[in-house]
Amino acid sequence: VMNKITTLVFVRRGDEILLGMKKRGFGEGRWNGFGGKIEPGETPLKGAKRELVEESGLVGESFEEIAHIFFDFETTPDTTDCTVYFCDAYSGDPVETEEMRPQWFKANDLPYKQMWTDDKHWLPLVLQGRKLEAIFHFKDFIELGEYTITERSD
Ligand code: 8OG
Repeated sequence: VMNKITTLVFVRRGDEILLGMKKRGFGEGRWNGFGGKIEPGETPLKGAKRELVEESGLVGESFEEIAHIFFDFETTPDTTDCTVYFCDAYSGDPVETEEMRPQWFKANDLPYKQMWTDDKHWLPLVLQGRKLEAIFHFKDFIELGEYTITERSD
């Protein structure tokens, strides 16, 4: 069983959130934050910062860890371990890359129907300022099975 260590960053600007339409690979056709697998020797924070630049063109200057989520799929033995951050300070302007097409959305009107099916269960909570630990079990890449969301006290 392999543990895939990944990161996910939601950049905030006032009441808006930057999402990217994933143009290829895992999660293609869905809006998501920016992130991916960390590289050998990299901390999640460093990986998050690198992926944000690579996929959106933004240089993140402050990252706040808001959730730690495990995703697993009945169809594979692997588990994805994902550390999620808000980034509220950055420089640069979003640019379209080969991987992602960025767009700002109102935080209270995110396109949940075109996002991973678990996101509507936890993203509204972190947007309310809660910090979470969660596990989502997927039956396949679309249908969500059981899940647990716990609020972190720190
Ligand atoms: O490197 P790769 O593109 O495979 O990384 C996968 C990215 O997708 C990584 O940022 C973590 C993220 N991701 C999942 N599952 C889910 C999910 O269910 N919801 C959201 N919002 N992101 C996910 O791997």
